[in-house]
Amino acid sequence: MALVLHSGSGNKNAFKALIAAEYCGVKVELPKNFEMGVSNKTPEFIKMNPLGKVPVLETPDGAVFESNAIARYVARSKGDNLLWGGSLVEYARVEQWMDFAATEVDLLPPSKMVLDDWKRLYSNTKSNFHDVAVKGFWEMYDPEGYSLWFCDYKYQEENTVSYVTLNKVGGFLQRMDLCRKYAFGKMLVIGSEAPFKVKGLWLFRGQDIPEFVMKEVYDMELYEWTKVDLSDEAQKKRVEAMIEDLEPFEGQALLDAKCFK
Ligand SMILES: N[C@@H](CCC(=O)N[C@@H](CS)C(=O)NCC(=O)O)C(=O)O
Repeated sequence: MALVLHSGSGNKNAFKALIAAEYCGVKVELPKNFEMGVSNKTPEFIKMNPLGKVPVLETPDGAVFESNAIARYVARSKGDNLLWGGSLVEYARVEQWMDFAATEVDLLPPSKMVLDDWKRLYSNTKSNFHDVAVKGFWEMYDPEGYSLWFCDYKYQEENTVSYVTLNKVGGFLQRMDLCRKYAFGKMLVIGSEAPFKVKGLWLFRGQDIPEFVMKEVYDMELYEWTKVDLSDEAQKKRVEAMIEDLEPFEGQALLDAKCFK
């Protein structure tokens, strides 16, 4: 019987197990109709991997997550092959390259979403913004290759002076310059009087906020970051409201909306 590997097709982490399976003659199948961001957030999925991340392999003895562990399981499940090494030093070399790939190389799966196309659509849409740009965004959005994040300033009560608050957000966007090729962002300054709230929406290449951004941009730690769960309609609507500067936003007027593109 085939082992079930929970993942969408085209996921680089799932490929490791699928390639190992191909080499070893092990049957591994992807579920039909897997929908990233939805199928991996169901209660059944969370029982298999509490992080809600793919891939997860269902084995006759229970579920396994972490793609390297899954690839090793698949390779070892046919005892008569040498894919996982035939001697002490060979085991070590297999591990060496797996660890190397995991820690030293930043491999992102190819994506059908071209960030510049989205930025161009955003900039060029002058009217009917919802029907053109927001709709266009969802048509382009690739949940495997990109992720959406809400950010919420941790010290909102300190935003007592409007121009200081605006400058702070402006500085943040300048410091984000180093990730222009990998990100799009909207930062809202909310409220018509102090304290102003600063909240934002970011689109990043990959499933995590790129590590170099976390390291290089000190503003990142001044915000609470929450990954958007698109299976939640309310969060999806909030993404749309932030893209199109919809007012009132959470019951308040907007003092300003800045875009990082
Ligand atoms: N270290 C894990 C990484 C798994 C991972 O980050 N999976 C991404 C897709 S490539 C995911 O499921 N993200 C969904 C989420 O974080 O909600 C592995 O190698 O399996």
